[in-house]
Amino acid sequence: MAKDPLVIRHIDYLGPMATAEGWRPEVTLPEIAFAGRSNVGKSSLINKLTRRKALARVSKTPGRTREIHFFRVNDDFVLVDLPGYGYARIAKERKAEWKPLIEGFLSQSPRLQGIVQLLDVRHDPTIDDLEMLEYLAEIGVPTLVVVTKVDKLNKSERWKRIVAIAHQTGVDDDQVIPFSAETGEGRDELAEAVMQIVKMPDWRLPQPVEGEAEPEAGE
Ligand SMILES: Nc1nc2c(ncn2[C@@H]2O[C@H](COP(=O)(O)OP(=O)(O)OP(=O)(O)O)[C@@H](O)[C@H]2O)c(=O)[nH]1
Ligand SMILES: [Mg+2]
Repeated sequence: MAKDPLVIRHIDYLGPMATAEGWRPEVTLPEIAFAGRSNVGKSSLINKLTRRKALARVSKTPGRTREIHFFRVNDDFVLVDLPGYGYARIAKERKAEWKPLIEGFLSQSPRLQGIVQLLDVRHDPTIDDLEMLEYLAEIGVPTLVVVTKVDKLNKSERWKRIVAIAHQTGVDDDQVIPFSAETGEGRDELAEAVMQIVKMPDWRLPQPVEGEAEPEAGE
């Protein structure tokens, strides 16, 4: 069997960030943030990825996590658990709360290295999902798209849904990672993709100018 791309030696909880101007842990390592609609399966995915049963709290009551939580993974990166957004039953004022906090964090973190955006395989992306993806594309941060709860569909239904979601979000379908916290499917693929992003050069630095870089294959 292939080597585990993300062997967890230790994880430390660093604390919560509650407002856009509020406390956040000192920045020492690249940060990878996990985003998605409330109830999309974010806590379950984080637990599976880190092989911890209850690192992030899995809830039957959506919209539980309201702060941003930071976890240092080995001495490799900081995993950032963003609050789930857009849960329909939450009052309007509540609904708007996530935006300044999430956007504040995303725009201010000097070591934000990548985002893992979660979408439920069974549902079309919501306006909030699309706004989030648009915002991420605007700032230019490397983004992985993961579709969650794939165990709930059979193989053919699942591929139909992945093609539809890829189309709706403008992402290539082979760039979408199918994931199940139930079966563990996609865990290693996600771990590998996360570690690749952790090791990438800073995306904010000027990228090689055309002509100076090696030509891309087939272009
Ligand atoms: N079948 C199945 N159920 C899942 C999967 N992932 C999560 N769930 C279930 O979906 C519900 C929500 O999961 P959470 O991981 O708490 O979702 P969340 O996105 O963290 O939700 P909030 O923090 O409340 O916004 C729970 O009942 C989970 O057991 C999955 O891959 N397959
Ligand atoms: Mg959660």
